[in-house]
Amino acid sequence: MAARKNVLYLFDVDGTLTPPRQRISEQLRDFLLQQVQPRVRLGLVSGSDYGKIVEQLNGEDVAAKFDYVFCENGLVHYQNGELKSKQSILNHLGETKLQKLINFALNYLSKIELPAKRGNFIEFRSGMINISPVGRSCSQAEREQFVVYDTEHRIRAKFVEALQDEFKDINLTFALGGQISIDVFPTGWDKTYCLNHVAEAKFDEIHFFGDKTVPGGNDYEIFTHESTLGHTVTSPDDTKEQLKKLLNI
Ligand code: M1P
Repeated sequence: MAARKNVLYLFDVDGTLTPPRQRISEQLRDFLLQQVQPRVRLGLVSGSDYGKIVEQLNGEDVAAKFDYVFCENGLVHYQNGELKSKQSILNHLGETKLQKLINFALNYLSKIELPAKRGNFIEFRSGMINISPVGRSCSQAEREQFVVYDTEHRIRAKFVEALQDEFKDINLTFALGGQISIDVFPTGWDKTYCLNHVAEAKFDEIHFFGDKTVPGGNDYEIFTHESTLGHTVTSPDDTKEQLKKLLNI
């Protein structure tokens, strides 16, 4: 096989390498590590935190095999299994603004009724806050039930409108990253943030693969960024098919 190219293939996780919030298949994992990685460098970028990404990859040892793992849009950044940098939304916003946000969200959530409400409504991460109306500790069945209810009643979309209105003076982005939650982070801390960490490597090409690449989707900014070649995928199987064509495997 020819020498590895100075090219980075960067993948979203949910809907691109795995079904939403589920685990990667052994077949796709082996394909990436055995067939793709000898040809190009591999990176992941997700809104999720490190714990969730590791769970979805089936272990820290698998995560460590990727050249780059960008958690929370790259606000937490691992390279070859080693933690390299971490941004803090707390330092950025300060306690007062952060509490204003959390209190507003808790108050808003206390006034809506849903088919189910569970626990872990506000997850405090290093570089972002994740707010979930149904609660992150819901079961898979409750998650799916929320998705249907949310599509019909626009629970998250209306919540985002209320947040945008309340916090119009603070430079925050409220993004519908996944199925049951809203990611809140300072504007600019979207997935393009991770590109700062690869600038030094001077890759000849950076390919990005994601499923939420239309405006409003959390892959849109990196998909359309001038430094990337964007690929829209529809499922993990589609990702594999596109990789086979691109790399002639
Ligand atoms: O797909 C990325 C998103 O995954 C989760 O979303 P949800 O649980 O709502 O499906 C969250 O970790 C979210 O932060 C992340 O953007």
